[in-house]
Amino acid sequence: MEEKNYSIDPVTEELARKAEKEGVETLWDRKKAMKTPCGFGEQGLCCRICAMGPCRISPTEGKGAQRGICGATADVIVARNLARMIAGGLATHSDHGRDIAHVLHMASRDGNYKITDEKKLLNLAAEWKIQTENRDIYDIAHEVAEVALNEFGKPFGALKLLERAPEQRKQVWEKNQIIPGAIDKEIVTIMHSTHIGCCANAEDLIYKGMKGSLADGWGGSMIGTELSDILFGVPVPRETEANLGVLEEDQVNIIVHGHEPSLSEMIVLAVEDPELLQLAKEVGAKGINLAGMCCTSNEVTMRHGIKIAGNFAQQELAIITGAVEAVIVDVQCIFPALAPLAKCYHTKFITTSPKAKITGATHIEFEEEKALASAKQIVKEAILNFKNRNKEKVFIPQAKSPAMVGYSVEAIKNQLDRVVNSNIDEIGTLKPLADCIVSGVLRGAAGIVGCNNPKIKHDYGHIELMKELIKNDIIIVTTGCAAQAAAKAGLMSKEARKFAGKGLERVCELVDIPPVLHMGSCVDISRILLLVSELAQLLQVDMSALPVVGAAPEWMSEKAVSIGTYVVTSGIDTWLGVVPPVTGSATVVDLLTNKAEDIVGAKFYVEPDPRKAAQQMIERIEEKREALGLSL
Ligand code: SF4
Ligand code: MSK
Repeated sequence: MEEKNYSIDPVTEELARKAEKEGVETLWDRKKAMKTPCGFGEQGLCCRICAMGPCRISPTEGKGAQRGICGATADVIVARNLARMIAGGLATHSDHGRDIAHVLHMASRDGNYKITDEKKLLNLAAEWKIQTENRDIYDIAHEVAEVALNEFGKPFGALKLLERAPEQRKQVWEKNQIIPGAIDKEIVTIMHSTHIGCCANAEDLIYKGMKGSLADGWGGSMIGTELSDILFGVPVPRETEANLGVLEEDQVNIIVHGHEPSLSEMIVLAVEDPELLQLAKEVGAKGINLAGMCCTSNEVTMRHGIKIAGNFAQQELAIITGAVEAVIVDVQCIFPALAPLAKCYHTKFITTSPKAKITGATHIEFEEEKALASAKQIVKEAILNFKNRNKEKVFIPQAKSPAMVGYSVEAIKNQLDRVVNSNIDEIGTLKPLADCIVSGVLRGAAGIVGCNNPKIKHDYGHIELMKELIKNDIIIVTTGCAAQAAAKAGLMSKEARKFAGKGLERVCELVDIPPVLHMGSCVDISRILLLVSELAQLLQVDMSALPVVGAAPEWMSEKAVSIGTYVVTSGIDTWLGVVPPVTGSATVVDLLTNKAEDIVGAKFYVEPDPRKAAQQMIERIEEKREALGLSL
């Protein structure tokens, strides 16, 4: 059999071969069938914003069409397309945040959704100047939810959570007039400005994109994370296992896939229901085995240690094991391909969100008002499907890796308290981490996030980059599908400290952490923003001055474009492993990879080779150290 060579993960390779043997296609087959991608689209030079077009601008200056029918230049078309991608990502993360705010608004003592972390709720209420004395905790929660919901549509004022940024950073945003107002307004403004015949200035469009992206990272995403922690608990370190080897031959296997914890939290409760466990036994299974995929997996592993089945590129492979009774999905990053694929096996592919119905799937609407009952109904469907499993088609790879997950900012501080001896002022702070960076024991930190993309060998971009950086004493925080790649590759086990440089290895030993810290799902990149913001405030510098970098080695989604933009706009240099569709405009490329540094103190780098990217990141970190006068 031909060596597939799609992935550095042997489990993925094994299952890709099984797919081939069974004549079912995967994303890699469809990528191959796509042949050469459209050169215009690849460079961002195709515009179909109005019906006079589509217009395609020649990539060669002075040759072929240089303007669209309306007269839009390549610069304008590329910038408009990019701004719309940011608006797409911003809308997606923020709608997630809004849904969680609605769930908080319906939380009650005797309902399905309850307050799990009162302290975090009270802190947020205090931050938002909400009266807390002599009030019922649920009344406070409902008012917090209302204030959060108001952030989406308020007619006046800046987003509240931006206040958490260091003063220097807020001044940068103010100077450039990119402080966002209501979240929905920022999306609408981008859509309006990018309409035919509206904004035709590439630079201004990029500013609008930056402003909008801040409404994602410091707005919708941060609301999503904060309120999820209040409802479902602030993650704490816990053990889990990762990769498709977590599936069990003799149990009902259920995969939760998508993003919002309001569904998956209820599924976690439902699979523990005694009646459903009994039903599983009656259909001949030894139990119910729940595992996660993509960011839903990150949410439930961070809070419950639910096993990680795999990341984005592995979603089809879960079904191809032949051992999965149901894939239950809500929103985002779900391949429509799962519907026809599930029909080749016995798997039930169940959609639950009115926002993401998929032709060919079984749609069972998840009703938040009767959340647990809905979740139980969905789990029951999976159990009843166990009898349809075709044993001859089952192949569960053996490999899985142990991983430590659950490193919220609160949890990181808690771990750091282990090295604080007596100074009460330093307890519960990031001071020990700042000290390690100042002394040079740690050279810096990197946030590595994002998806899988068949343009890059699966997981290779993430893992090579992580290995190089930890070897050079750079601690890593990670989220999303990058985090799952790290978990599968064993970089989140405490033993992984042996791959780290001497300084990082010592810190890992003392603080009892792995060198790569799982900080959650894509919306939880807001945790990384807060971590960097707090470090900057401790050292009394802007975020852009810190020896801290970001990377999305295998990004693919509009959400990733929004994330990359808010990370850069927050002052953190960001490396992309996949070239974004902007190369058709030298002006836009120059803005993003050069001028952005003068505007917001950070810029994008594009480097598909993770080893080269690591070297560039190390150099940049050392430059920042030198500029800060930190030990060399
Ligand atoms: Fe063509 Fe202009 Fe219409 Fe775009 S907006 S399709 S460039 S005419
Ligand atoms: S799930 S956005 S593939 S990280 Fe958040 Fe993974 Fe990227 Fe989706």
